[in-house]
Amino acid sequence: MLLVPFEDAIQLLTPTGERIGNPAIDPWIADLDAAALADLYEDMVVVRRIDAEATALQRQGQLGLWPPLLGQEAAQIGSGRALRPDDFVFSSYRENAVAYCRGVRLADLTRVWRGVASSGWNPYDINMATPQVIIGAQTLHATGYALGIQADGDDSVAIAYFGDGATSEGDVNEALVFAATFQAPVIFFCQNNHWAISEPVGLQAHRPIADRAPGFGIPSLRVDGNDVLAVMAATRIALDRARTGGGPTFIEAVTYRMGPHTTADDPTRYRDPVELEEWGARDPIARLAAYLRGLGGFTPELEQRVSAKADAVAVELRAATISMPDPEPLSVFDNVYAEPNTTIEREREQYTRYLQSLGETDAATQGDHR
Ligand SMILES: Cc1ncc(C[n+]2csc(CCOP(=O)(O)OP(=O)(O)O)c2C)c(N)n1
Ligand SMILES: [Mg+2]
Repeated sequence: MLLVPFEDAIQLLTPTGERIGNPAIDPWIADLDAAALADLYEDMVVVRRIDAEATALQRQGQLGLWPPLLGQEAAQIGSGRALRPDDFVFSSYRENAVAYCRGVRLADLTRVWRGVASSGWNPYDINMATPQVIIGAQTLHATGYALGIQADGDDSVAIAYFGDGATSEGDVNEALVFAATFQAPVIFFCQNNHWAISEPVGLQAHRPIADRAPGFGIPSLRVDGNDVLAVMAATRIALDRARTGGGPTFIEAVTYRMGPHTTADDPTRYRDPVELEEWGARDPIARLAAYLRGLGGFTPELEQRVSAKADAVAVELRAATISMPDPEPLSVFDNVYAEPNTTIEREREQYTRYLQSLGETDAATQGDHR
């Protein structure tokens, strides 16, 4: 297995929950008291529960597909909770914990994966674009948005989330060039979860991914992505640079995708279980819990409160998902093109005839969805 070295990543919390002092980084998280740490713990437990529930919903036939984030909770919560409401997120399909930080409604997380809507939410409601499935494309969108922020003279920041595999895409490299050229207020947040479906990161990156950014003129930080404190500190550093005219920053959060790429994938066919064991020992939630315990802040009340909240959120997610009404079959042709299109019209007519042949005339064809 080709694996890039992990040791040089910034770490503030060891896997067993010991705090490592770092004079350059510590001031960035000095405000986090026991209550704030407990909130981060709660967030990570809740998003893990959302992820587990959505995965179960897919296994039960209630969702067509789900891309799990198991193992990446610290990378997403640490960065997501560092953002201001007026910052703008451009993500891939896996950043459901970031969406949670932005205040997404639970049903908005699953409706696309259930196949009942073309889009999950209005991006301007939570200042987060809907998930981008075209690998890496969102880095260009974020950079363009950041140029707009710059033109407005605003101090908000655009942040693009993408994976290790995405760094091989032309889009990402073009976005880095543009961001550096115009010193755009954008953060490139790469979650190196070690896999791009079945391709190990070492195949695409023979050196740490963070090392590439300086070649584009963009400073980079490589952090332990399973250490919520290190991730939050790095994101705050990058946000501060961007807000004060310092331009783009690249963050590589070194983490691990503990589950399959999506529920349609079987990782046992391509990865060594030893790797899973190693990364299981670096679990982001267990290490924050251990640290909190050392501080005397991990009480039975906290554990109970968080577990009850996670259960309630899961119940709400499930109820909202399974009660979503099926769309009219013919609405699949809506919103494909802004203008009338002859191919789409022909397909709509063919499908109408097909539905009629099944005897579904009334429900299927009523109304004009154009
Ligand atoms: C442009 C493009 N090429 C290929 C794909 C198919 N594809 C979907 S996910 C994926 C791997 C992405 O890996 P990575 O960037 O590491 O993100 P991760 O899934 O690990 O979060 C690929 C190749 C795609 N969606 N878009
Ligand atoms: Mg990956």
